[in-house]
Amino acid sequence: MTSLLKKKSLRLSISLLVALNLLLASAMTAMAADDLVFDSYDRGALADFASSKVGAQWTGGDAGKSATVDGNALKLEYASKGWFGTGGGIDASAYKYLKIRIKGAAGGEGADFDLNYAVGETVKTIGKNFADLSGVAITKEYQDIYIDLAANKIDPGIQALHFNFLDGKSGTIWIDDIAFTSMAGAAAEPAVEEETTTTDAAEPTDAVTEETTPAAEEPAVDAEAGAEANPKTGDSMNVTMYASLALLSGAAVLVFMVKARNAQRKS
Ligand SMILES: [Ca+2]
Repeated sequence: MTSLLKKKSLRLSISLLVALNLLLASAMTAMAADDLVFDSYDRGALADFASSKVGAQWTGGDAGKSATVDGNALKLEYASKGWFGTGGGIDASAYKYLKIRIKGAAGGEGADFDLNYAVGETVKTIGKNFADLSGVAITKEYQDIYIDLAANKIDPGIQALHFNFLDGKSGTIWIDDIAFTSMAGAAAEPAVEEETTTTDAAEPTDAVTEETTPAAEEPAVDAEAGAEANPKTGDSMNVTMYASLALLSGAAVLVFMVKARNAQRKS
């Protein structure tokens, strides 16, 4: 009886550890697919690449009228046949999508320009305007637009982007950031937001109604700040932590398996 119970508990421990290991492995896979930031424009001057850690190393062209940094975004004012190019020595071959966070002054600007790219020094023409690459229209509010690289036959060696504004078109677009990613549509972190909401909901019952308005606004700012800080700082530490945990639990599985075998031999 005792050895039977021991065997059962050992088996349970092993399956728990295996499950934990699988969980850690999948967490690591998800983290390995971190976005490659091509440019965030989080700086004062467009050419000041040294101040922001991004993949892009140069910009060029004549965007019709002007290309500037405006509120940590690239602002392109175009008026017929301008172009803007940006590139750097990146390796985007592991990613599925080009993700562009963009808005326009009027909306619908995606029909005003083609998006071309370069592999090394060779410029490649996709032959579609920006709107047709994703099927999503630019609006007056920022949104992440995902361009499927394989579906649009974009070479994985892509190292530069060219925005070619069409003849007779004029307008203004802002690009908050450009990245390569493998996950379309953000899963984000709803857990953190839910916690914040719960705390908010609990407070107003005691507080006067007038006080609840500022109280409700503050946590929203905190949540945004937290979400922004995450990809920049925490990730490499997390990967190291998860890797160590995975190794430790892997070692524990081995120890338990050896113990289980010994227990079987003895009984
Ligand atoms: Ca930005």
